[in-house]
Order: sequence, then C-alpha cells, then structure tokens
Amino acid sequence: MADISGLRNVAFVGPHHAGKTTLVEALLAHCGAVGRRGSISEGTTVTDYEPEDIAHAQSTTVGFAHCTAGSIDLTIVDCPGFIDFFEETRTVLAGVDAAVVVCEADPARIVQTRALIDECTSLRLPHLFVIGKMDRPGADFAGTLAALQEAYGRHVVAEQWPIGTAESFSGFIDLALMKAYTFEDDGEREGEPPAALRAQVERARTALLEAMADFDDTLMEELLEGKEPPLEEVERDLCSECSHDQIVPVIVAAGVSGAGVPALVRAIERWFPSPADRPQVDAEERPIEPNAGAQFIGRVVKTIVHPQSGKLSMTRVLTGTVKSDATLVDITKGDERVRSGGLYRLQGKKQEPIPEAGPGAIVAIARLEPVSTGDTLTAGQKVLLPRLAQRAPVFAVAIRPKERIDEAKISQMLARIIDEDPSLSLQRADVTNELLLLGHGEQHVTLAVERLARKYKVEVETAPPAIPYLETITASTEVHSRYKHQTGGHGQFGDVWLRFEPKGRGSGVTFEETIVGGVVPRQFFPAVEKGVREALLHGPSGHPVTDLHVTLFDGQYHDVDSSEQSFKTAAGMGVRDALPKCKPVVLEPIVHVTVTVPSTYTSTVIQQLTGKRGQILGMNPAERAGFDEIEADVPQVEMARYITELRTGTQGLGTFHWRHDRYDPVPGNRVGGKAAV
Ligand SMILES: Nc1nc2c(ncn2[C@@H]2O[C@H](COP(=O)(O)OP(=O)(O)OP(=O)(O)O)[C@@H](O)[C@H]2O)c(=O)[nH]1
Ligand SMILES: [Mg+2]
Repeated sequence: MADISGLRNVAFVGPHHAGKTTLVEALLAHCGAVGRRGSISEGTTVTDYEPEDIAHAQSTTVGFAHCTAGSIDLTIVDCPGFIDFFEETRTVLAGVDAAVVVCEADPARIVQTRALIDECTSLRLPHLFVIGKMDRPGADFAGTLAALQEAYGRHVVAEQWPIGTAESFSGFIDLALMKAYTFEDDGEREGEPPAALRAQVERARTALLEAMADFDDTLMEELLEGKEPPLEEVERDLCSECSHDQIVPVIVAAGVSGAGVPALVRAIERWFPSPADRPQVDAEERPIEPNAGAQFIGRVVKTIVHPQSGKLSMTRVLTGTVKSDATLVDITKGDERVRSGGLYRLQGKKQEPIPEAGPGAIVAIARLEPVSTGDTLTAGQKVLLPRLAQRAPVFAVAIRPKERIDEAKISQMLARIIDEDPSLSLQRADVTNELLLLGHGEQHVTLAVERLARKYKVEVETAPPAIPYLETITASTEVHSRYKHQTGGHGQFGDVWLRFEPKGRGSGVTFEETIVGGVVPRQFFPAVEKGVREALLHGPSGHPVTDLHVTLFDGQYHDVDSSEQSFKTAAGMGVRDALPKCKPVVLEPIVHVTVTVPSTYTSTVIQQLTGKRGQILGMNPAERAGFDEIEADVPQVEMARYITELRTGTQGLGTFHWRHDRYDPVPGNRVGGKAAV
C-alpha cells in the first residue's frame, strides 16, 4: 500500500475531443503501464473501452487508469468532454485531488472550459492547463494562452513556452528552470533556450514570476529589487502555489506523439497535492485523515456494472484502510451491512486485485449490491458524508418496448443503467402516462438506450414525449339524451337532460344535479356523474376535456328497466352529443422557462424563444457576473429539443430550467400542424 504522500488522484477534463484520452494513453505508455500505446481511431485506448466509446470515437463515461511514475502512485480518471456527460464529470471531480484541464491550441474553444473551471473553483481543486494538439496545423499557443488569461485571470500563467508549432513543434522551454527540452524518439533532451525565442521567453518568465509573487512576499521583494530568485525557491513556490490552487500553470503537449508527456508527469508529481495536502473546500467536507490505522470511511464516486462479473463501487477512501474481504456499513442506505467481494485497481476494463487500500486511494470494491454512487461506507461508525446534489434533467424521451416484454422488466434493467449513471432518471408522465427516460441531452439519453440493449438485451423505441394536451369548451349548451334498449326480458332505460357551461382555467370538471320531484332517482346520480366524467376523458380531438361545469337538471326513469348502467350510458351519449356544440378548443401546456447565458448570447436566446412562440417576460443580469437570465413562457411542444438548440447557439454555455405554468388555447386550434377539431 503506497504511502499517502506518494498518491496522486487526477482527473483529466476538458472540452469535447480536446485529446484527453489520447494524452492519458500516452502518459500510461510513458510510465510503462501499457505495452503498446492504443489510439482512438483503432478503439484500443485503455480508458475508452466501453463499446459505446469505441463506436462513437469519444468517451461516454469516466474511465479509470493507474500507473507509477518515480515516487508517485497515480490514479487517473479520464472524463468525457461532451457536454451531455458533464454531470458524470462533476460527480467524479468531487473525489479527486487535482485536475489536468486539456484544451486544444485554439483560442475559440476556451469558452467551453467555463463550467469545468467553475466546478474546479468551487471545489478548490488544484489544476493546470495543457494546451494540447500542438502538432496540428494552425495550433495557436499564444492566442490560447491569452484567451485563458482573459477568461480566468493572470494567475493562469505559462510555465512552458513551445518551441515551434504545428509540424515544427519540437520542444518547449521550462520557464521556471529556463531550460529547453526538445523531443527525441527516446524522450527529451535538455538544453539552452534557443536565442530566437529569448525575448518572448523573458517576457513570459517575468509574467510567471510576477503572478507567483502575489502569494510570496520574498519573491515579490526579490523582483522589486531586480534580483534573480534562486531556482529552488521558484520551484518550491510553484509547487506550493499550484497545489493550493493559487497559480494555474499552463503547459504544452501533443498527446498523439507523446510530446510533452514526461514534463506533464513531472508536473503532476511536483505541483499537485497528495490527498493529505489537498486544500479544504469548507468545514463540511471531511478532510482525508492520513492515519491508515483509523477506522474506515469512504464515499462511492462512481458505480460500474458488468452484466456478468457484477458491480464495482469506485470508492474514495477518506480515512482508515479497507481490506478485500471487509464487511462495511452503508450509512446512506439505513446502515445496511455489505460484504466486499474483492478489491481492485482498474486499468480501463482490467481489474487488478489488491489486498487493501489506504487513505486517499480510489479503489473498486466488488459486489456491493445495494450500494449506490454517493453513498457513505464505513466500518460501522455513524458518519454520513454530504451527497453531491444532482442537477435537474433537461431532456426526455418516451420509451416503449420494441418486443412484447413488460414495462416492469424495462424499468428494472434501466434501474441498473441509472445505478451506473444517477444523472439519468425514469418518470411516469402525468396525463399521458408514458414512461419517460430523462437525462442531460439527446446523446446522453440515446447512449443509455444503446447501453440497455447491449448490456441487458432490452430493446426500446424512443419518441419525443407526448404533449399532455387538454380540451375545453367556450360556449354553453343543453342536451337531451335517452338510452333505451329492449332485449327479451329486462330492458334498459335512462333519460337525462344535461347542461354544459365553460369555467375558468384550472377549475377542472365540476358536476351537480338540480333534479326536483325525483324525475331521476337519487341512486342514479353517481352513475350519471361517472358517465359524464368518463366521456370527458376523450373530447372531440381525443384529449381529456377540462374546465367546465356539467349540470343534470332533468330526466326520466323507468321502474323496471332503469339501472345505473343505463343512466351512465345515457350520460356518456349526452356528453358526446353536447361537446361539438360547445365550440371546443384544444389547450396546450405552457411552460415557464428561465435561461441563463453569457450576455453575448442574450439576443440569440431571445430570438430562439420568440421563434418558438415564446413570450419573453423579462431579461435581467444573472447572479453570475457576465451572465443574463431570460424569462419566457413557451408552449411545451416547442421545447422538446431546446437543450440541443440552446447549446448549439451558445457554444454549450446556455443552461435552462422550466416548470409547468398553465394551459392556453392552441392558436388557430391546430395541434402539430393539423386542425384539432
Ligand atoms: N493531431 C492531433 N490529434 C490528436 C491529438 N490528441 C488527440 N487527437 C485526436 O483528436 C481526437 C479526439 O481525441 P480524444 O483523445 O478522444 O479526445 P478526448 O478529449 O478524450 O475526447 P472526449 O473524451 O470524447 O471528449 C481523436 O481523433 C484523436 O486522434 C494530438 O495531440 N494531435
Ligand atoms: Mg476521451
């Protein structure tokens, strides 16, 4: 078991396709953890091993890997960059000690790191930026660095300066050490910075030292006095200030060739904290207790379910030591006792058994069936760690079995998919009664359906959720309805006069009788009401009818032939006769939408919402600086794919939430382009 000071738990995060998985692969190869470096195009990387990752050539879930480098024992969590999977990344970020933020050498893509950096900031997670794909034509290091500094301030500062760019990218200068490193087939060669870059490099070094001096008075004095600070002092400050999330160094790489990887490993080793030294977020967050002999407390940061070999609960050990055959208590699940089915370290899909794991480690505990992501596990102590709040889903599809299997089986299998990814959820829709699968984007939900088919052989069809239209009436009428049927013995006879009147929106269906003189005997009133209500479930356009008052005010009965059934039938016939005469209209649900976007996109959002028949109600600066909040009422039918449109129109930065507001008549009484009545 590695000493805690040698542990590094690092998440690799960054925008979609920035090159995280490729860089992780190069790092694992450099450290000797894999023999042959895999590639995205061949589907052979360690961390993109799920069939869905390979099929879509992208990470669709977090992947764990492990290696040793020098004195450190490094656990890597390769996070998916696609925005739909951000909740997955968010959950895992709460269980690591530092993050490598990988960006392409393209200033235009820096805005896509915003949500990630917000998350790192709120977790006080030490991080560094790797400007990657430096070998690509058009790679723009200086522009990307400037964009990072504009977005996040001057403490985001270059620690390396590239030598050459695109096809001539051949090395970098370490600005703290003022040494050049050029890439060779067998590693890096150390040398003096090229004279041609001297001026640029001097400027960049000054920027680095000045940024660092903000947190170190001695360095500040040295700079003011024009003294050259000793290299050891610069190095020491950099380690301390990065590991305390004060300075965010920027370095370069090209994962595809492995260029820059040895320096990245050194950076992780020196600048990133061990679990024991990670900055505390707040008093509520439990510090890692370095004493391996303490009683075990851990938190599940991710659940992985293999249909054959079972479940793995990726657990961050906060205190004490967990052994491979431990009996643990799931405090979140009402103190349920669970027995570990083995302890593993993951190398992508490969499981390497280990006997025990100490404080700070992230370890897979096998077959803890009742345990879910976010649960607190202990050796018995009643300690409950705070759970990370899940954000509300923004996209839904209705699902139906493709074959004749019952919905209970679908729900049961989907529950396993949700066990792995709790940012998905299942819901039964009101009114339409459809089974809805909800998530954080179209691709998120589509992949869950693919996974369901592959892992559990359950094929489902998906469709946009049906809109819960209603109908109402806009004019009053009275009808007479008689049901009379003679069959041999007993006949059937029911005769009612019904009045229909419109009522205010939201008042539902109300029923009364004003029968005098017993022309309809009292015992048949409930049957009449039932007949009315049942018939109102399907109005002339097929939707439930609402917001009207129905009065039974006259009728007749027959001593022998009248029954509850005959009055119920007569009432139903009366409803079907009356509704077309009452100028029926279809009502559509209107949702109240709040969109939050950087102010530069406010007009785009207003345009989008207006194009959706939205009524803009207000536009105010959001709590977050530089962001606006736009409030609008929009017909629900227009919102089905809104998250996709919003993200496309705002570089992925827009978010929204909604709630049902009211029902309004469909303009022109048209539903889905067809006349409603
Ligand atoms: N030229 C060049 N291409 C690269 C480099 N790194 C990655 N790529 C390519 O960029 C694409 C995306 O690489 P990935 O490693 O999957 O990127 P990622 O950030 O893990 O992507 P997601 O996890 O899906 O967000 C692949 O086609 C890689 O081959 C690089 O350093 N240079
Ligand atoms: Mg990836």
